[in-house]
Amino acid sequence: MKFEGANPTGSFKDRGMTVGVSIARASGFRATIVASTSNTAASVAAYSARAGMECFVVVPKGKVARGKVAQVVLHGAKILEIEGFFDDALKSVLENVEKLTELGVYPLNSFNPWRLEGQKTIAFEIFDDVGIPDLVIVPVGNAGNIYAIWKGFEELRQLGLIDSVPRMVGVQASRSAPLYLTWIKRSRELVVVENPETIASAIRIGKPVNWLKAIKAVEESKGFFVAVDDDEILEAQRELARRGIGVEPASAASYAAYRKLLEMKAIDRDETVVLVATGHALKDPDTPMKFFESITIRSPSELIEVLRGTKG
Ligand code: AN7
Repeated sequence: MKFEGANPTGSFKDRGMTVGVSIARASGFRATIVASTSNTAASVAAYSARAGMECFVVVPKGKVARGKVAQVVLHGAKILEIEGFFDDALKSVLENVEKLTELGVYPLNSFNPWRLEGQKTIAFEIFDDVGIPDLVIVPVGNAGNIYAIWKGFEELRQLGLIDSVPRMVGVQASRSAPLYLTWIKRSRELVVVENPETIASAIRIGKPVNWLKAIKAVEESKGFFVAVDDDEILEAQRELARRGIGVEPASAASYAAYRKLLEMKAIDRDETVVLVATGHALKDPDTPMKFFESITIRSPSELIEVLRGTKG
């Protein structure tokens, strides 16, 4: 597992945001803006605050995880809510790129190439840690990260440091799977999902802006896309957690996919597979809290009764 939850704001987004916000400031912008399912928002809020810049985030109302929103509030960014999905939030930024730029506000969604340049470092670190794995499994939402990681490996190859790049495997949640559907239909146009649903709110995206780049990464590396159901995601999240690795649902999708692919015999046990765990469990406290259970004790002796199994 490549655990990205230990980055400063708890997701892989920091890798691109430190570059993107640095560029924004060096270019003389006064503010930053993103549309986000909220890890990008948490990250841009923190890095903009650090850079002394104003920050705006556009998020789909009621569809983002609480830990991430708490970070945005804490770092002092302005929250703009939109009725609808992430895709509607992104549209509001995409359609206004020029006007925003005129206002001195720098758009930092993943169509911004600097973000992806920063995210390439995931590939460099994987190379440092394990060399070149057979496969890299990545949860896919707006589809920038899978391309960034592939680009990192591809640049190592072009520099003559490695001979081949790993097969890139993109994972989507079954009911939010535009890229998976595009892939299996061998479609040359994106199969848009109008009402994306999934417990993995980070990747609840129906019209990924970087879809062509993701297809390129997967095609050129001889990889593929796979879809996993929400119950498989939850089970994977729980199993990882019981082994001491706490990730948010979107990140557990990579482990869910690994289990599924082993079962389908699409991959072999002795292949080296890196699973990118994109965000920390605390990002989405409400999902694990659905399974909250406790035993009330009223006295010190009851504690012992519980441990002996005579109560509770
Ligand atoms: C935990 O924050 O799109 O395929 O606005 O938060 O590069 O989009 C988050 C995406 C995977 C997918 N895992 O990455 C956002 C946002 C986690 C994420 C993804 C996201 P991309």
